[in-house]
Amino acid sequence: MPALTVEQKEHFEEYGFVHVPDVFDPEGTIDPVIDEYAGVLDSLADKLYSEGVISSTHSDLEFGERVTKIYGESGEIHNQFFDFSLPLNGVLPDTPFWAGPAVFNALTAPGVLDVAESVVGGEVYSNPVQHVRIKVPEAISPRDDDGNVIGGVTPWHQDAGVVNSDADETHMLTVWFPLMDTDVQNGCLTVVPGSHRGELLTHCPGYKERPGLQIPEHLFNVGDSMPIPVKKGGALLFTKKTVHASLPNVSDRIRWSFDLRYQPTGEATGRSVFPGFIARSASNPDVELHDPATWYEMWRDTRDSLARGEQPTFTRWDGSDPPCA
Ligand SMILES: O=C(O)CCC(=O)C(=O)O
Ligand SMILES: [Fe+2]
Repeated sequence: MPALTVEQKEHFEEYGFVHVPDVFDPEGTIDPVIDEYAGVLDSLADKLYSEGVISSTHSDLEFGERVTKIYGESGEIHNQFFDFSLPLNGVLPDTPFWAGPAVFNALTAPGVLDVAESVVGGEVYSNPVQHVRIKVPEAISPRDDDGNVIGGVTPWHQDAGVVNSDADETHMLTVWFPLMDTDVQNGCLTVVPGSHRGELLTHCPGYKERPGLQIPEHLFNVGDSMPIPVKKGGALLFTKKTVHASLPNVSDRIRWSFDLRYQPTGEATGRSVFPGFIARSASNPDVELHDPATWYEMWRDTRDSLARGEQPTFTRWDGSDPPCA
């Protein structure tokens, strides 16, 4: 049953985004993800401790405080340990990733698939461009040599700009949701209403010495942007052309979110070497993937084959476009 109300669908079409407060069951879907990641953090802590990188596994601390402590003490952001996607380059046989059952259950939860179906139709494909993001407080976060917070703010971009041009005709929907309440203090997303009506804008890598791929602010009306606080259980939906960014985490706690993408089955994902799957099929439910172990194996096999062979490049921007000057 399509889940967006008529008003929500109209808002999405008019403004290029919609905030839906009740997509996920906080206890039934999100808490198991949080519990699963506690185990992932245990493994990371054990590894770093055995390597002598941290002084203690800090197992007495709550998840967010423990991540913050471990990232701070090691001077590094270990987000790849938790992510359910692979890096865009430099994949090695032992590159870590986490594609566990609770994460799979969140990707395929009936509520989110209902929402996805109401935007992309009855044949719903889980696009492999998806991430978990754990952002520690900026005040105490490890920084790079230029003083930038590593894994800090996400600069202005359109999701169409971060995938390859083979997905330019794909009807890709982004579903962003937090594992905890988010607000302007801890770095929720901010979107530019109506920006989805325009074209794909020029993205510039490392523009004005800031890390990451970003749209220069002179190409859109940054003054129109509005932050969208989302609580645990809610989600922010936007189109692949909606201009968005994250705010910095200036709170004293982590900011923890998932961003997932869905599209009609059969359209290009923009990262064809990564494994997607049929999450829902109105016409033939037998082809839906319901087994988390299979999903894990797809990512493991992808990691192993990328580590053995040539690795594709993912970005279509080289910074030579005039707006990047
Ligand atoms: O969570 C973030 O900081 C960025 C998320 C994002 O860009 C997305 O969901 O497409
Ligand atoms: Fe994005």
